Amino acid sequence: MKSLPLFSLVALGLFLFQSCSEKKEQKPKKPNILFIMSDDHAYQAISAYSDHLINTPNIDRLAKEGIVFTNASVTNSICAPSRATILTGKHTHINGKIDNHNPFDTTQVTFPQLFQKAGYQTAMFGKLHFGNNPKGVDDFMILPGQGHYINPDFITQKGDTTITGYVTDIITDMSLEWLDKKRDPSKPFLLMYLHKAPHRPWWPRADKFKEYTQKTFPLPETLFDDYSNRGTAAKTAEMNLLHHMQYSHDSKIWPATLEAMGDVQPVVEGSQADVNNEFNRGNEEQKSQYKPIIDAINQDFREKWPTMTDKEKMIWKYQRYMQDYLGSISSVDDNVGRVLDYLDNNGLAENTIVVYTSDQGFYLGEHGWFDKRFIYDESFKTPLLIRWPNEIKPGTTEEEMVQNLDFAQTFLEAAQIKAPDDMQGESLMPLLKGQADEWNRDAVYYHYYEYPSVHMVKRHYGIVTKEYKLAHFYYDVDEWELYDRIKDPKEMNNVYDDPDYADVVAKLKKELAALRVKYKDSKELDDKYIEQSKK
Ligand code: SGN
Ligand code: CA
Repeated sequence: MKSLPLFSLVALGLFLFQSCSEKKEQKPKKPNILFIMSDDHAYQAISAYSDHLINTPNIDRLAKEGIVFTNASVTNSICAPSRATILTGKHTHINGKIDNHNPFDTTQVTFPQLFQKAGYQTAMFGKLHFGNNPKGVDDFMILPGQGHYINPDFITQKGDTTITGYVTDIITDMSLEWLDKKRDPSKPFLLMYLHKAPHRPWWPRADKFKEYTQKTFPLPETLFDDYSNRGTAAKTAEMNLLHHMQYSHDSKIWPATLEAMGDVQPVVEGSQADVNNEFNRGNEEQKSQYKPIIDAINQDFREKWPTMTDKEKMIWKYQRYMQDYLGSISSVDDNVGRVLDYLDNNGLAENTIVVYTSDQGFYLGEHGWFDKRFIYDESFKTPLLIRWPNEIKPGTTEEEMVQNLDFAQTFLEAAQIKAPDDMQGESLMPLLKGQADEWNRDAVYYHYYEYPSVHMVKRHYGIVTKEYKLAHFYYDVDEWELYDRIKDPKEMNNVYDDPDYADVVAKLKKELAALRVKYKDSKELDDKYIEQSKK
């Protein structure tokens, strides 16, 4: 073979160098942000935290390739308020979205608006939970309110539409299509990819439903908690599997089965409590996939229920609950995998910060409960995993106390956008970059408001440190609770009145009062929001 003359080699080298550096320049310097949030996804149901219930290999990739936070929490453990806190970077009492019912003041600055202004391309797909016109996003398709699992309706910029299929797959398809076809590759992007699953009434896709109804799951240690060493709030909450989980709506027993068995729990046909409410959204083909599985559940129920003790009923309901809840999560995990693969296959993984979180934690039978709302760990904590290649050391576990309050400032700092001075969180950047000595928070503030309301969890606020949790329940009670998080991690004993803890109580009360001042919460605001809720 004739060798190339020297000058051609030099020219080739120059060409290659130039095209490489051109490619580099084309790549946006600012990182993309892919914010993945599911609804009611307990950290207990992510194998990066614990694999006793389910394997979530795709979500776990973020832990392996990035950081997993074991003490991430929310400031108010309920859906719409959590989302408002994430968007505004402010506590509930400041952004005003105290519960799922009071409106969100849309004149407030939200972090996507700042990204949009700074030249990011922005989009939101899935569950927002309030409003019909999210600000700061170039493109959106959102579920009205809670949304549905089967053939869900969407609010879009072109009007309302119903899409055939399973909600978790559909929200992913929308997000992938946006990444692939609507995105302007010359701009960095912020994509909010927001799942409805695994929110109640926990409907898995038919194939997962079939698979998961064959499984049984280990019982939580505190399933039969009688709340004897707790306050009034735990005793009066209406979220106990035996007493408050609904046979039809939740466990998927046909109203006709309940009636034939002597009105186990009467259900008004077509009401929200009727399993048919979601089932009937299906077309004939979808119904024919679900029906035999539901019939088999009904058969099992009919055979066992009449002779079951309360303890056995509790276990039966727990298993049914876990089958549906975890089956729904399995689809979330598969779909997260689809999106991570897309980033890999399109050269986007390296410059994209991927966040996986939930709007709050959830009880998976711990303390006999489902749902959330309490300052107790399973609902107060939320999963948080972040991957940012070259910035976060793979396989990092972080125990510092971080909150959803911090997300906005973290994303803004990563994107080199100035955060408004009145945001109340702290950027997680030092923790992401392994500079823990620059992080000095030792307590977080919590405040829950939605009472009286579904599940009847009383209003309370409190302070949480790594060692203790002190909460004040108010409105129709005036009770304090203290938990020793080290000695009693399952929070079974309220030691507020234990003389051994008198000094701890005194110290924490002072710190709590200081946090209320720091974050501008007050008795006046508590009273204002009580009055507002009455309207
Ligand atoms: C619905 C659920 C409740 C749940 C709230 C709030 N009932 O009312 O169990 O606590 O939403 O959830 S359901 O029968 O309609 O599913 S949140 O995640 O939106 O805060
Ligand atoms: Ca939620």
